Amino acid sequence: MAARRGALIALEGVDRAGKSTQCRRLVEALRDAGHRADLLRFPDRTTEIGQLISSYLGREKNLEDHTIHLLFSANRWEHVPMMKEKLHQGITVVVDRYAFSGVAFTSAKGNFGLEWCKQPDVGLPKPDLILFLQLSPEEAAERGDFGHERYETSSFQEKVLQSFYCLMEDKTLNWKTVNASKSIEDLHREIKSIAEKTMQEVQNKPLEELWK
Ligand code: ADP
Ligand code: FDM
Ligand code: MG
Repeated sequence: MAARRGALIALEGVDRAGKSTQCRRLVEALRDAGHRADLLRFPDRTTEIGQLISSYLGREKNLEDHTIHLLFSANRWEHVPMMKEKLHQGITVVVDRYAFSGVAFTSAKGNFGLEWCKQPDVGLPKPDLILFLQLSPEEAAERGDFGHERYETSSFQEKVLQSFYCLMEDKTLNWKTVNASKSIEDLHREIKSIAEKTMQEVQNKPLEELWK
């Protein structure tokens, strides 16, 4: 019998929904429960491509809109060999944002169709689960002001949210919406339970390719 694989679990959602908090908590809890699990975040600002992205987000550098979209995608592709290796070794990989943020943010700029935005990410490892952390703009605002990075305005974020809703209509993907207004602890318990169920369900199934 082939060795059991790990699950690929993506967390998506609006700004301040709690993605980074929940990703960290999830990986910690899975490890405490004896599973092997690793965390990745996109963009990964530590690589050469990631540094370019980071200076774009920090407004130190301007890049043409198609160019930055492709760099975000390249930043995912540069991690694919390592992600596949981990998954096949039985390590569950939790990702803080993935291709869905890529499509949602670029398409929110207006002059980009969803299909064009998806193309560079076609064939990436397909998440076994995409947890969408849903929070109203009012509740997000209570968690603090926007920072000073690009995209951090409420009008842009509202467009991003509409693009996420379009992507969530794709029933070939395992989207699960969770109510992100719960306490960190309650949300964590819910997410951990959904993640463990998914890990169990996919362990003997082949890893698939996204949007193929
Ligand atoms: P994201 O990565 O989605 O932008 P973060 O995890 O960075 O969100 O959380 C944004 C802010 O909200 C942080 O100050 C965090 O401590 C706080 N926060 C996260 N989850 C919750 C929650 N469930 N309830 C209240 N505050 C939260
Ligand atoms: N973002 C993130 C994109 O525009 N495209 C992408 O492919 C990804 C992964 O980068 F504004 C945007 C979303 C957000 C910013 O912020 C990253 P965090 O705080 O590092 O998640
Ligand atoms: Mg975050």
